[in-house]
Amino acid sequence: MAARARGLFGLSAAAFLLSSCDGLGGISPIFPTPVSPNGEGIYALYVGISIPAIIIFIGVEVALLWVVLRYRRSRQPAGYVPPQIHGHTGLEVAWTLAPLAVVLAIAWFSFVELQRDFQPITNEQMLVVVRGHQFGWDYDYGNGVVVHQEGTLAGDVVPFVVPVNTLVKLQFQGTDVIHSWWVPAISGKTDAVPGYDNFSWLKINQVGSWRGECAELCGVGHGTMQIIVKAMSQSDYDQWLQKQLASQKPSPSPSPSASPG
Ligand SMILES: [Cu+2]
Repeated sequence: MAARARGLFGLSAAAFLLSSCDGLGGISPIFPTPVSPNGEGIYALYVGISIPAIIIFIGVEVALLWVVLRYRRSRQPAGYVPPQIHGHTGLEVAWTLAPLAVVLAIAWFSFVELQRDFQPITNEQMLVVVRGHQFGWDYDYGNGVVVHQEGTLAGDVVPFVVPVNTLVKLQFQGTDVIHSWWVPAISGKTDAVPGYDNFSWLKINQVGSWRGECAELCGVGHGTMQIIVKAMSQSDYDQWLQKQLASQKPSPSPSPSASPG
């Protein structure tokens, strides 16, 4: 019986996994393996909150079930009144302070993580300005190279290329409405707001590609705003950059971006 249940569970888990893979433009609902220190920090925070939460949840439910079953009315003598603890000072203080401590701990660790991930850093090795527009992303490397990651559902978008093991500062801007840049394996959602710059960063520890999406409903093409971040070895990146520099004519003024309307 147990083996059968396990088999069924395995089957449904496999079906879920398979159905989540290779969805056109979608990102996996399964937690990705983080590849940047901020992604790792967010994942550690998530696990650090979830495990105590699950333990507390199971503890409360088991205690509740035990009381309900152990002290059910049919097992008590007729007219039984349980001990009354209403107004018990010790208990009142305990169940006020204990949840407060839990909530403050969650707030503290979350705040520390937010500061680490979204304060503008000053020790970056590279700066890329990320501009969200309806509907796509532009990555301005500051040297004349701009990667246009136009939204599409027809297949993969043009990747945003970075060198591996390099601390890249990301400066987010919105050119029309608010968008939100989100690649779960790399960083938390960062809003790209018109007229107000937000900051994040990444430092990818391996060669590969990672998916993301716009995480702010920004118009009819919102669902097309896929993101692919591709980390290359330094030598591959240098080659890629040379190719981009050769193919993209350096323009003295910012190139006209796609009109929002
Ligand atoms: Cu968007």
